[in-house]
Amino acid sequence: MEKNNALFKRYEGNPIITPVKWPYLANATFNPGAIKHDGETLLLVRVEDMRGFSHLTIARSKDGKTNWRINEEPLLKPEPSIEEEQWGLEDPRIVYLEDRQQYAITYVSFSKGGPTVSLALSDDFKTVERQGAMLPPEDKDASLLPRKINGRYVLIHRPIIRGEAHIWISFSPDLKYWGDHKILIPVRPGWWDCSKVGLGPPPIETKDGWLVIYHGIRVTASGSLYRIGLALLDLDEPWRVIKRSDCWVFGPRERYERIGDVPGVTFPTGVTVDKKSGELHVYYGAADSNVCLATAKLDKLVDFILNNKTPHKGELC
Ligand code: BMA
Repeated sequence: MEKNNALFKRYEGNPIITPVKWPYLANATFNPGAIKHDGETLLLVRVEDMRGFSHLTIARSKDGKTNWRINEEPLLKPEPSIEEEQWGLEDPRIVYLEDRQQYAITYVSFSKGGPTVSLALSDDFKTVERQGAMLPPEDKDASLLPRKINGRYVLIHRPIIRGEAHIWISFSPDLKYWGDHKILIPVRPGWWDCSKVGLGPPPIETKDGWLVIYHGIRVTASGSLYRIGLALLDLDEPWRVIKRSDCWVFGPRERYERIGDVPGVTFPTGVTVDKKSGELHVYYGAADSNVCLATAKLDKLVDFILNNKTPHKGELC
C-alpha cells in the first residue's frame, strides 16, 4: 500500500510498457527518455534486442499512462559504421533546447573504448541529426539543461574517473567543445549512494533552483540496489548544489522492481511536468525489464529538499 504522504506514487497500472506487448520481438523495454510533443507524452524507449544490443523507439500516449502507440521502426539504432555505436544505444534523456528550438537527445553509445555519451538533435522526432560522441569514454547518464546559462550549454553527466563514479557538470559554447568540468554530486562513502551516482531525468527548472532526480547505488552481497535521491542546484550557477537529500525518496519495493533481468533497480530517465497542476510523471525502468510510472507533486519535492526532511516510518518511499 502506498502511503498518502509518499512523495512519489506508483501508478496502479504499472508496468506501463512491457516487451510482451511490444510490436516486435524484444527482450526488454526500459529506461525511456520523455517529453511532451504535439500535446501528447512521447517516450523514447530503450529496447534491448535478442543479441543484447539496445536501440531507441518512440511510444506515444495522450494521457501519459495508457494506450501507448508504438512505432514499428526505431528512431535511433546502432549504425555499425559509426565507431561509438558498436554495441547499442541506451538510456536517452530528452530536452527541448529553447535557443535552437530543437530537441536534444543524449544517450549512451558504446565504442571499443567503452560507453560514452552521444548527442542527436531533432526538429520533429521523425528524423535525427547525429552530433557524435560528446566526451571520451567512460561516461553515462547525461542530460543537457534546456537553456544556456551565461551563454553556455550545460551538460550533467557521469564519467568514471580513477574508478570513481560521481556526477559532473561541464560547459560548452557550441555543444561540441566541453570544458570547465567540475564534480557536482559525489558519491557518499557509507551511505545508500556510496558506490555510484548518476543523473536521472533532465533537471527541472523551479523558482528555487534546478531540481535534480538522481540514482544512487549501493553494491550489496546480492547485487546493486538502485535508489533515487534529490538535489537542488542554483538557478544561475548550477555548479553550486544548494541542497541534497540525506535519504533516498524512492527505491525498489514492488515485485516488478525486484524481479527482472537486473533485480533491485529503479532507474528514472524521463519526466514530464503538468504546468497547471504541478504534477510530475516520472518514467523509470524497473529491474531493467519494463517501463513504469510514478507521479509526484513538484512543490512537495521542492519543499522536501529545501527542508531536508527525515521520513517517518512508511513515508516517502
Ligand atoms: C546502469 C545502466 C542502466 C541500467 C543499470 C542497472 O549502469 O547500464 O542502463 O539500467 O545499470 O543495470
